[in-house]
Amino acid sequence: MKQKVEALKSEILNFKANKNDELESFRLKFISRKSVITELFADLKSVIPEKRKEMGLLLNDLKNQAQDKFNELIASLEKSNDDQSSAPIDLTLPPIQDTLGSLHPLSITKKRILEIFERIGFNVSYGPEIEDDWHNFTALNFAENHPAREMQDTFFIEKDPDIALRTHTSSVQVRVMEKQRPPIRTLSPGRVFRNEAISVRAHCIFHQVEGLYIDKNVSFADLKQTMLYFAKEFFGKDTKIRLRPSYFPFTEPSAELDISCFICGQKGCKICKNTGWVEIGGCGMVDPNVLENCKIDPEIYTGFAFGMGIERITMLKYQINDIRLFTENDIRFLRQFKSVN
Ligand code: 2U9
Repeated sequence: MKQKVEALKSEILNFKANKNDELESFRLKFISRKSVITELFADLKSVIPEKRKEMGLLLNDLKNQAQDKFNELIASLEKSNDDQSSAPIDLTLPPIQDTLGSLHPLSITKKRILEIFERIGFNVSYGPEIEDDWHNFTALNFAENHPAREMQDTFFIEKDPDIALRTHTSSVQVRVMEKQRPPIRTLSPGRVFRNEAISVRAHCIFHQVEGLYIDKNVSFADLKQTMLYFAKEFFGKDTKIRLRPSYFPFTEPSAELDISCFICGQKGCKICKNTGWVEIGGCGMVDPNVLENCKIDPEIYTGFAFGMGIERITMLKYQINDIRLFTENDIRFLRQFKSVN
C-alpha cells in the first residue's frame, strides 16, 4: 500500500490541467467519493493492526495533498481564463451566425390570407376576446334558445349579464358596423374559444379569419367571385370552388365553401374522402336582421360574409394531421416552417 501511495503522490504533484475537462478528470480520480484515495481508505481494514495507524496517517496526508493540488489547479485555470478574456478581440474574425426564428405556421397562413384580401380592398379589424352577449350572439341574430348560448358550448365568465369568451370573430365585425357606415370591407382574424373536447381535429381555442363586405348592390355573385379569387390565390390557380347550402343565424342564404382537392387533383384521396372536394369554411349574405341590429338600413345596403378556421386551412395546406401540434411548441415541428416574415 505504501508503494501505491507514493506513486499516487507523484502523479498528483505532476498533474497538469489546462482545460476544464482535465480538471474534472483530476476531481474524479482523486477527490470524488469514488476516488482511488477513498478506495485505499476502504482497504485499510485489511492492513495488519500494528501498521494501520501509520497507513492511516499516510492516506490522510495524500488526501490533503490531493485537495491542495485541486485548489491550485482551479485557481490557475481561472487565471488563464481571465487572461484570455482580457486578450484583445480580433475584429477580423467572421461573426458567429445568429440562429433566426421563424413564423408559426398559423401566423404564416393568417398573413397570406390577409395579404390576398388586402389586394382587393379589405382592411383588418381587431376586437376584444372577452365579449358581451350582444356582440357575440344577439346582434348576430342568434335565437334566445340557440345551443351556442349554452354552458356546454361557450366559456362564460359571468352570468346576468352574460360575459363570455368570444366564440367567433363576427363579434368584431358587429363592432365595426356599429361604428362605421358602408362601404365596409373588413377582415377580422383572431383567437376564438369553444367549450369542446380537445382531439386530433378539434381544440377549445382556435383561430379564425372572418370577412365582411357591406355596400349598395352587393350580391351573391360578388360573394362567389370573391371566394373563387381567394381559393385560386391561396391554393393555386387551378382551384375550383363549390358552395353547398347551409344554415347560420347571421347569414341568409348561407353556404359551406368547398375547394377542389389540390392533393389528388379530384381523383379521390384520403384527405377529400374520395369526393374530390374539401371544405374550407362557410359564407353567406348578411341577414337583414343583423344589418338592422347594427343600424344599417337593409333596404339600401346588402352584404356578404365568410369565415374560415386558420388551423383547418393550415392543416390542409401542409398536410398536418393533428391540430394539437400547433400548441405543443415542439421545435422539430416548428422548424419545418422556414418563413421569417
Ligand atoms: C357578421 C355577419 C356575418 C361570418 C361567417 C361563417 C359563415 C362560417 C365558420 C368557418 C369555420 C367558423 O371557424 S369556423 O368554425 N364560419 O361558416 N362565418 S358566414 O358571418 C358574419 C360575420 C359577421 C356581422
